[in-house]
Amino acid sequence: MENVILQIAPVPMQLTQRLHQHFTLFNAAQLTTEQQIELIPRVRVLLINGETPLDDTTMARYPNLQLIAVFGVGYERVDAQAAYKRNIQISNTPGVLTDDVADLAFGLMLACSRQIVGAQRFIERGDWAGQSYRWTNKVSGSRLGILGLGRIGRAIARRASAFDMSVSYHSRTQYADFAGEYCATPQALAAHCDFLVVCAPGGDGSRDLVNAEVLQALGPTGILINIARGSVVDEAALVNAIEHKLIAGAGLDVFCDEPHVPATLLQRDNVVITPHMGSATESTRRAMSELVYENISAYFAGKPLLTATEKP
Ligand code: 8YV
Repeated sequence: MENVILQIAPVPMQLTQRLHQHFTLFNAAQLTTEQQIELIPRVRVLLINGETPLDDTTMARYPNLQLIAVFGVGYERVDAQAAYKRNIQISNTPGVLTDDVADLAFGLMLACSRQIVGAQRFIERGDWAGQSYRWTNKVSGSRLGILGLGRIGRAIARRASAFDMSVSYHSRTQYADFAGEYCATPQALAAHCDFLVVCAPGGDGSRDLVNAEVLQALGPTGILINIARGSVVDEAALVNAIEHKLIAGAGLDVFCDEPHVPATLLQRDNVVITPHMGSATESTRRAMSELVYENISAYFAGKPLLTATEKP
């Protein structure tokens, strides 16, 4: 069989160029409906990104589909159970983006707590002449709460030690090898920290894990950071918490309905927002591209995938 890949979501050009050199790659966005239908039996690999939904019905359309290659670590919108039943493997890009996402989490913590963006606006408005910017809040020595202790959560905890922060966490599993204090619920964790950093994977299992009660527990001096998925936070509850000052602020890289951001979260000195760019540095996007390429190559060579996802 031919080595045919169908790309159905945007991925970096370096990756598609490399794939073109070695395999037969089609971009669904550039094909007519007739061309797509003709291609169906030839497709062995679907190339998608972390935001692409892929359900059983779509998988069923491709009789020779054997690999779903995800450009990203999160793949919660892929029906992994259905893929497993159909003997379709899934590869993703864990590890290579951990540092960047952890760095951005810290950037948001600092930017939010020290109001770096608001302070820049203050200068740009010309307000500096004659007055100082309001006092902000200290990060070093404060209490960090990590919701979801995977690779990224642990990388954030490592950075926290350089800031003399105490670390506690809530995760589905309690880890004996992790020094931070375990909290039995997200609410208990929120009550116990100054910064609640959301690192849990997306999907139905974590939907609205940070709800109105958790935000209330975080309280008027607490800051919420989300670098995971918008779905993990009840966005309406967050908007309400910001509007009514139930929490001190938020640093958000992800949202429920990207690229839509609720208007209430805009133009506030205590809310710092970025456009889902946790892993978007030159070197990491190159490393992610390389890993996707290596996984697809391994599959076509009949070798084990480098980073196959776990059995659902
Ligand atoms: C990307 C991500 O935004 O890895 C993830 O889970 O969210 C990101 O790295 C995405 O997959 C690229 O479209």
